[in-house]
Amino acid sequence: MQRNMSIIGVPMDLGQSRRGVDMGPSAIRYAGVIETLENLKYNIADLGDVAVSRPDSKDNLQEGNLRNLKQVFECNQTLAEMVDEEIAEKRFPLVLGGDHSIAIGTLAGTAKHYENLGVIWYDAHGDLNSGETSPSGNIHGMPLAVSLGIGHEKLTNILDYAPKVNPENIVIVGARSLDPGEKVLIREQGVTVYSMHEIDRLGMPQVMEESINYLKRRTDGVHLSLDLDGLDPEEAPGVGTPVMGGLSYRESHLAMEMLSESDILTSAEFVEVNPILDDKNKTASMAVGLIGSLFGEKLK
Ligand code: HAR
Ligand code: MN
Ligand code: MN
Ligand code: MN
Repeated sequence: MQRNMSIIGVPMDLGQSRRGVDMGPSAIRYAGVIETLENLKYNIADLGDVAVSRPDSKDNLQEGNLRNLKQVFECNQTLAEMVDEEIAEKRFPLVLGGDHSIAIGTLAGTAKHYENLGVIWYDAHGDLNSGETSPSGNIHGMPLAVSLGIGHEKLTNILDYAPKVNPENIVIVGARSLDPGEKVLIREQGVTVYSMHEIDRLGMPQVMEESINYLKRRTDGVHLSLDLDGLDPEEAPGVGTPVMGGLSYRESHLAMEMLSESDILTSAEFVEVNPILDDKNKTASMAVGLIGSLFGEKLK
């Protein structure tokens, strides 16, 4: 793993409808992310937060069912440029959200550096909607589709190339809320999904072992996009779209430790922490706990 790391906060809450997730980067910093990584001997550059502009009106549904398209696009464009530059300078990008729409920028900045980028999408949701299939118009339900080149051209074409990712290089872990259009896409495009059903049947150790081996064989870099709502909301309540029956903190720790051991990761992001809905910054602290394991914290 690269020892030089850049932290980029993205206080974005316009990709969904509940306010508060814009405070995610502060909450994760407050929970000690920098100290944790410095104790693990990483060389940290905290680049601060990407600017997010405010929408003109409260209800800004526009251009094909995409809420706040303009602001989400502009922020992701800037984020993509920053991530691109950090990777070019051989620094590992760790992006802190913010709602999951920011994965559009992270992946745009990342994927151009690899022939075949792999993605682990740790999430209760598939985030594979487009303006046509989205039940909500919320762009945080669309970033994975955008990275496949499906969706509004303004978003799919950030940094002037598309698609960013090959569907066969994507592994979704923890899914339990998929919309009809997302299921069609998964089937048609050959995305690998370990839903809660498979995780319960096989156990997290086998799921991660299979995912890691699969991605190792076919990719030259792997991005982890971890949505805290992948965890069970009883344990991680500080998220905007909780779905019951999720992954435990313990399972998630194991997943991070196995990823750490595999040494396949080349970029990562942690998203959807909403401190307003949280219980004493518990969810942000879990994010920091998971980041610690992901970057090599050992119990012995
Ligand atoms: N699938 C629903 C939609 O598109 C809900 C998406 C909720 N998304 C996130 N990201 N929190 O995973 O609106
Ligand atoms: Mn998500
Ligand atoms: Mn590429
Ligand atoms: Mn989610």
